Amino acid sequence: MRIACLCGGVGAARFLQGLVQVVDPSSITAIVNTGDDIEINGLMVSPDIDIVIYHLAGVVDEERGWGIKGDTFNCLKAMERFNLEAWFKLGDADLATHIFRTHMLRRGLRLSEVTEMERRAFGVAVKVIPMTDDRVTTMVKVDGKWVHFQDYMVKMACQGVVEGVGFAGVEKAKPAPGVMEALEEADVIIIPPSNPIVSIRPILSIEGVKDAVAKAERVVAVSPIVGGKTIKGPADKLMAALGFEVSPKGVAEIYKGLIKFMVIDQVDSHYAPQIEQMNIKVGVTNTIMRDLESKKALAAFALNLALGRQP
Ligand code: FO1
Repeated sequence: MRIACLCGGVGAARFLQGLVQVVDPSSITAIVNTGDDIEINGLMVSPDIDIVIYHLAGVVDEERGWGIKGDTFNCLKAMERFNLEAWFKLGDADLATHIFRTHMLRRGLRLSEVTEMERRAFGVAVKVIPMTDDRVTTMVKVDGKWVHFQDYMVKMACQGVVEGVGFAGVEKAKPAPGVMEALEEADVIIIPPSNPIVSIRPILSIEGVKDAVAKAERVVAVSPIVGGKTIKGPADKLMAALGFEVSPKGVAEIYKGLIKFMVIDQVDSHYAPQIEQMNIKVGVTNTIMRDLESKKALAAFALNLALGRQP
């Protein structure tokens, strides 16, 4: 069985930690959002790719959900002396990844090639592919001004009134090698509990991706909204700002026509009939991923729902 996952950062990475417990990791392809990528102090940072690889390698700082466990920030502190950008917290060990990526990209390698080298270096068996090798940048319009997604999320701590979200460069971006094949050959496509606006929409906006997902038989999404809010990140704020109901029903509206199955949390079970009216079969379970057992149970539940097996 082959599985393709459309991935953002922490929610997707935690889900993948469970999925590798229930299927052969080498049968999974993670197609990862790169709209959050940022060039900072001359370094190319791909947060969602690193978050996915660090989680699967077991080196992530689980509490933060990003960066490397036990990392120190001596270089960042020293950067302040030179008035370099220190608001985006790159740890000392994490920096090695960004130096490697930047070095390889400057040598002319594509992001997908560098990502393949990174996942091998970390001993990760899941295939990890960026959504595109082209530069796509998620921008957020806050109080009348367009800013980089990381500025909005980290520097501005999601403050201000959001008036729009856009993906600069997406019109010209081509899927990275392996993306279309993974989607077309997948027995199941999974959209883990990632931010539908800034993590999944950029992937779906790459040429050909949305059509390939819409054509697939077994596409299952896990709602990242539980009890009217997100577990992590600004999905709830952004959904509300763009006029979507902050509920699994709002998530289903974003994915309407693309998904055939949806997993929602038991606290939201009352939304099931409305979602089923959109031709989406709903499965209700606990979606909070506290430990490996709950990650594994959620991954197995989503997979069984899509395969028509009794959960
Ligand atoms: N998130 C933060 O909230 N603050 C940070 O300083 C920060 C640094 C950072 C460094 C490397 C990396 O790979 C991720 C980092 N993140 C940080 C997470 C990141 O901003 C977002 O969580 C993702 O872009 C959304 O998935």
